[in-house]
Amino acid sequence: MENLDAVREDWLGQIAAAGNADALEQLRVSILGRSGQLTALLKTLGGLAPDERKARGAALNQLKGVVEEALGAAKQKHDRAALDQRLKEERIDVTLPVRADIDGRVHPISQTIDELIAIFGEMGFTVAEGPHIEDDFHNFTALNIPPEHPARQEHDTFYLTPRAADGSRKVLRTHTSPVQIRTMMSGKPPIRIIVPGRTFRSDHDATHSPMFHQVEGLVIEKNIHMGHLKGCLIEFCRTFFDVDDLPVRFRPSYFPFTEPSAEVDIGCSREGGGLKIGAGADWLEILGCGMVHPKVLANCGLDPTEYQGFAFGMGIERIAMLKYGIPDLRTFYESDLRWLRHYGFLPLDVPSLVSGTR
Ligand code: 2NL
Repeated sequence: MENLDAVREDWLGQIAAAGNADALEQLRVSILGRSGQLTALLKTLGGLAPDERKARGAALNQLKGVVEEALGAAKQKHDRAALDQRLKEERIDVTLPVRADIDGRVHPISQTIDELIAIFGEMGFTVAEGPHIEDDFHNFTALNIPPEHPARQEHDTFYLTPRAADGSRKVLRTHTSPVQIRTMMSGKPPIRIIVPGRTFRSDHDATHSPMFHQVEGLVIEKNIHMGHLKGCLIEFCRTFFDVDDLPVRFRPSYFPFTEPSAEVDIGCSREGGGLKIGAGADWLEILGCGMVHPKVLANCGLDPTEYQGFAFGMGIERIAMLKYGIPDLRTFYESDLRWLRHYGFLPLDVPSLVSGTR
């Protein structure tokens, strides 16, 4: 029978000499694997006399333990060395200046969404998202939009081919409101969310795109009133357009899902052909808003005598065009790199209320 001391010294020597994790793994297989050397030794036990088998078996098991421990320790050593090497090679100097040769840009829509998140985030809003393909209930019915409303017509909305057994059709959401409906139905107030995202309407001309972006906001709590709506939206307009004394006007309006409803205008001047946001004789419509209609709250399982709230919505392309002086809506989706280099933002121009939202 083989002398196990010599075998052990041989194997431990090989383990110590293995140069990397791969060599170590090969060794492990060649010793402990299914057709490994130690496995072969264990198989010889069956041919031994009982007391011989007992002593030899114990010795082989002890050897197995020693080998496993040595393999484990060596593997740890190699893993640690490999990690040290990677940390050394992949070290990033975060104090280096921005590389001048990077000419990727953040699209103005993405930048504007990041600004909205920074501004409303500071006021305690979180971001909610939902599906682009919606059903009639979440896109229309829950929002108190009547069956005869023009938005429901074939002509204005993208309907998908019916798939369900009942013949009902899905729609490409025409606003981001279904996300608010889902939020109200699945959670309890207080709710304070903004919902930026893509929306779809069957409309295509110089000022309308079949796909465009909206941001809507929703606040539902006990004792929320129109004063909260006004304070929140005046603060938003002044921060977004970076004009401290920006005049803001609330004009009565109508939406099926809010009551009362208002449109918000900001002061501007249009002297000499150019548009200037800030004080001036003219007004510019920025967004729509209102107190959430009691029927909408009830449709979402909320008791309108217990909870109130306000909501608002605006087009992201529109406010981006106004803020950044982009004259043509269609250019947003042309993927023209010259346009993006001109109107886009450097990746490190991250909007925040400290660094400024522009
Ligand atoms: C606009 C006006 C608005 C809302 C959107 C809303 C959503 C729910 C309940 C009540 Cl779930 N209201 N959204 C309210 C008022 C105006 O958008 O001009 N958008 C471009």
